[in-house]
Amino acid sequence: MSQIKFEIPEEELMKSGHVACPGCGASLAMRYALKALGKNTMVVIPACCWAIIDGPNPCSVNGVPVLHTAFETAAIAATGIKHGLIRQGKGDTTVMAWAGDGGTFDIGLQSLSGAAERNEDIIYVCYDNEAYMNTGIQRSSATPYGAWTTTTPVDQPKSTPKKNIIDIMLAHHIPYAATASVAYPDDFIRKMKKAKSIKGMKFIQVLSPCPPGWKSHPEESIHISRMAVDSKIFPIFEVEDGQKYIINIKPRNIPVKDYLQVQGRFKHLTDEHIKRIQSDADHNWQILLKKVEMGRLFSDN
Ligand SMILES: Cc1ncc(C[n+]2csc(CCOP(=O)(O)OP(=O)(O)O)c2C)c(N)n1
Ligand code: SF4
Ligand SMILES: [Mg+2]
Repeated sequence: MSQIKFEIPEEELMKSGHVACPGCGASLAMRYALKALGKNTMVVIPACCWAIIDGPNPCSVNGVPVLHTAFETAAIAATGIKHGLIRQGKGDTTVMAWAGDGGTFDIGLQSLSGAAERNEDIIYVCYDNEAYMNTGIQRSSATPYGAWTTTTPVDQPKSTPKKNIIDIMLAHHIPYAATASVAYPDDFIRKMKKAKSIKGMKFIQVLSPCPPGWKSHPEESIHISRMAVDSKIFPIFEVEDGQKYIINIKPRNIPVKDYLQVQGRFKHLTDEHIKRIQSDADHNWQILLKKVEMGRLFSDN
């Protein structure tokens, strides 16, 4: 039997004692991110589940300085810290903004856009659990088409598709953007290290299962994350300099139905809904392949 070999740094900066739910993808994502970035890092967290997961003030599970900030200000607070550090001669400290999808796709988008347009030297990670989980599972613009949330009940599920945040970030001409998954820690850690080595704005979107919000079993979080990739619902890729697209994980091409049926938030979907989700996933995958091709053409010239 073949063995999967991971190259994950052993040092744990995130300690035990966090207060996330069992099976929380967001808590695992932080653990990997800090392993990649190391001690010389500062983290900025706006209002989101991670503001709680981190522990009650003055405790923090993260072995690096953390600034808790207002919901809409992750990118600008991280920018301010980075400039302050540079003025103090500590510009080698990595500053990471760490926000949920609500704080990124919706309410923090203005400050994120400003920081991206100025090409601020920060890493911005969106742990994407596809809804406002901390306040009781309200839909965000990252919530996928058809999903149940408390504001998109089963008789009126989300009627619009998930916002394409990577495309929005790339429209700012940032040097690096990537998607990642807690099911592929070696890929995620490599991307975080790469982001650390690049100057300017780096944006990483990591899909982070949330068992209470997705109505899934905690022990299945990694399996579900893998199915998101294999069904092409959430492709894993990176984009260098806005045009060189690289697909990092080859999907096994499973039907989207397999991914949807293990999550209670999709239980009400009709065959018509599922057909549309399959067709959207196929279409988006074809577009991604075209972008990879175009990127190759540009870099060959
Ligand atoms: C300006 C403002 N509006 C609303 C809130 C309430 N609030 C706190 S956390 C949160 C949900 C955050 O959602 P997301 O960013 O997706 O992170 P998650 O909770 O899913 O981890 C909301 C609505 C707030 N703190 N500040
Ligand atoms: S509600 Fe979801 S995102 Fe929040 S701590 Fe629990 S599992 Fe994690
Ligand atoms: Mg969220």
